[in-house]
Amino acid sequence: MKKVIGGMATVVVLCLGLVNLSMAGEKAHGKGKTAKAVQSMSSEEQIKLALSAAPAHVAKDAAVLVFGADGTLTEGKPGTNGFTCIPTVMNLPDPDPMCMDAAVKQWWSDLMNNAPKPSNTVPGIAYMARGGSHWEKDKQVVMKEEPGAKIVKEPPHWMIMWPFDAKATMLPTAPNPAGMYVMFDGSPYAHAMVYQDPKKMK
Ligand SMILES: [Cu+2]
Repeated sequence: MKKVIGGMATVVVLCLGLVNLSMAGEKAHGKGKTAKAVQSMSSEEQIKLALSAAPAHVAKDAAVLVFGADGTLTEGKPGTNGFTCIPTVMNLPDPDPMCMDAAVKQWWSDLMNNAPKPSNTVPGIAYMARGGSHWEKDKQVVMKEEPGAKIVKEPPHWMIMWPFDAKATMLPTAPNPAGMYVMFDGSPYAHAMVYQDPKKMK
């Protein structure tokens, strides 16, 4: 998902990259209700929600981006460990907060900007300890809402943003009891979903 950390300049670039995340969500999924609900939360509430995506040792020093009333993201809390948390990603329909490292921030920004492929040059790690949701059609995970697609919940998980090829690796392409699969297989935004609760990691 599910970008880069460092100096102030980087943070500004990231914020631009993530501008109108919720608007993109509304367009992609045709539902803006929860996105608006998150936007109307106080900065403190959004920070708390965002940080709940990662284990304590990650959340402690992570930066947080919060939504303004217009749906743009700005820094709500500076960080020092290279991770950035956001209060929600997909809103299908509940907020699904995510904490991501620099490479995933790049990945996510590329996705939000409709870049043909992600530009992170190393695999990125992202935590979604509250779980999330995706669109699924005929038991296949699809990237956007489409006719016949339904919302399927994801349990607490973490991700490796790297274009794994399910055929080459022989990994599964849909959620399964083994707890790991390649999401968005066959697209440049393919990544590994690991059904393991980040809150249980030490
Ligand atoms: Cu995913």
